Amino acid sequence: PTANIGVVGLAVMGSNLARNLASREGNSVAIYNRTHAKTDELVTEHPEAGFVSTSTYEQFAASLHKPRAAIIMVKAGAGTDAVIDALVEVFEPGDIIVDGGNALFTDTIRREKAVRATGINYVGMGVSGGEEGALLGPSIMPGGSDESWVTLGPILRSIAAIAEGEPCVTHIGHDGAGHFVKMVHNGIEYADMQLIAEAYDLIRRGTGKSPVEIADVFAEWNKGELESYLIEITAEVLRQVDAATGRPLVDVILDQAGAKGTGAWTVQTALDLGVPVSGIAEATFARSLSSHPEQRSVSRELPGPQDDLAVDDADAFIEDVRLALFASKIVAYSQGFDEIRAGAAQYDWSIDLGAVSKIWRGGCIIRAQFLNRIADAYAQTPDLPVLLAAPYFVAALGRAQDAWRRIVSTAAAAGLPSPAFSSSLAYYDGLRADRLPAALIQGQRDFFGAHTYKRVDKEGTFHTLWSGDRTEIEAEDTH
Ligand code: NBP
Repeated sequence: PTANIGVVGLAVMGSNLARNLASREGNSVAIYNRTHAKTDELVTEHPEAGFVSTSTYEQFAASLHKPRAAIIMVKAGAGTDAVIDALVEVFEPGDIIVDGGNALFTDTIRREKAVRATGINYVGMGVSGGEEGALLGPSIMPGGSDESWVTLGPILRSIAAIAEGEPCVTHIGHDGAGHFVKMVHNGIEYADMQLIAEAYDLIRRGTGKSPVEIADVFAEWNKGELESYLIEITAEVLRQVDAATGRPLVDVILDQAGAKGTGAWTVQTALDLGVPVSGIAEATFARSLSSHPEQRSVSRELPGPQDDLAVDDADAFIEDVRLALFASKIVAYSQGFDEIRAGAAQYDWSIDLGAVSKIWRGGCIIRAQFLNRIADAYAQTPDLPVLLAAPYFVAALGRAQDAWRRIVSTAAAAGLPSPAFSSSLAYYDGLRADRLPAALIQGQRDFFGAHTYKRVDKEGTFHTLWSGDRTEIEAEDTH
């Protein structure tokens, strides 16, 4: 055996990851693909990689040092299960099977349990950064056992993106922890993208600036506290001119946003965990709304406000939008980290939230300077109940909140949809409220379902005899 790491699945992600691995000192990479022609093709196109080409799973296993380690990069779902079954046949106890695809974390928990029973280690590994990240350095979120991390750690550190001198990979936690964190990463990505889109829309409608002029605004923002990959590529997209029509590309792209499902997973999981990820949910639903042309076409006659948005001072308005974006972004990240905290508690993972924020600083789609502030917050207070309450964010939100409120109310008055801006503000105000109308909800629940309530002034559980004489009785806390 000559290879120290193998890759199964040589579509765009797998072949790029294999090339990345092969380019690092000390690695020798065995490759296998179901359709062997693709393996031959990769070997021919990249002789510099020195790949160990294999055409059967037996050959693949025989070409790897022990403990063997193989990264699966195939279509999530049935393809992954088929490859795992094949590898379990040819691998031995102590070997490591890594799934680098976008698996749902509950599938990873199930697979890890089944594979572990054979003595083989199973690692669900989130990989972010798309094709380019896979080739040049992704952000990597591996789960799985401590034993597998001993072998995988140095290999993954060698191929990960580097942010401020540190490789963007950390052992997230056991079984499905890596894929869980990758899922939430994608959810945050949905929210961040929606917020940027709302900011663009408000500026365009409020100031009449052209996409190219707004590209300049985003490029300027990218020099400050909003600096991030998503802001940077937003400027690039807005600057693009359509060759066929000469119009801004953004004006000829159909306004129906697609989704591959990781945003929906994040929201579904959050609902199960009881975590209010309202910004991520609004972003996911905004894509759904955009993708219902039949509903939108019959709704154009719904009445809106009399007056269009009229902005007197364009520069001041743009600065307000910037602050609203920053504040809403803080909320989205806070909600995402809240989901990771709750997932860790539910599934018994020990996840270092500061380390997660650090490995997102490079390689992945949400990479941003801003993640350093999150790392600082968790370094100061590791068991922070909610990120928003960290001193840095309290101060930042304090600076932004007046502008945020102006933007949300301006958008509502002008009839411009800003679901992520406005729901983030509602979440913020909900968190900071002394009293919430949840008390009334408890009263209603007690009225129709005898669900009982607690009191602010004494211990115990109570029920009002609503259909009787409406006196209060002490109740069993069983509802
Ligand atoms: P695809 O998701 O398009 O999968 C194609 C690969 O799966 C091919 O190698 C194909 O082999 C193999 N495959 C299938 Br389909 N069924 C198989 C089976 N039953 N047995 C063995 N192999 C099978 O590839 P991709 O776009 O490179 O993505 C790979 C994984 O990485 C996915 O889980 C994806 O969600 C994840 N991911 C993608 C990105 C991205 O930006 N694209 C980013 C992060 C993660 P064949 O050649 O024989 O058909």
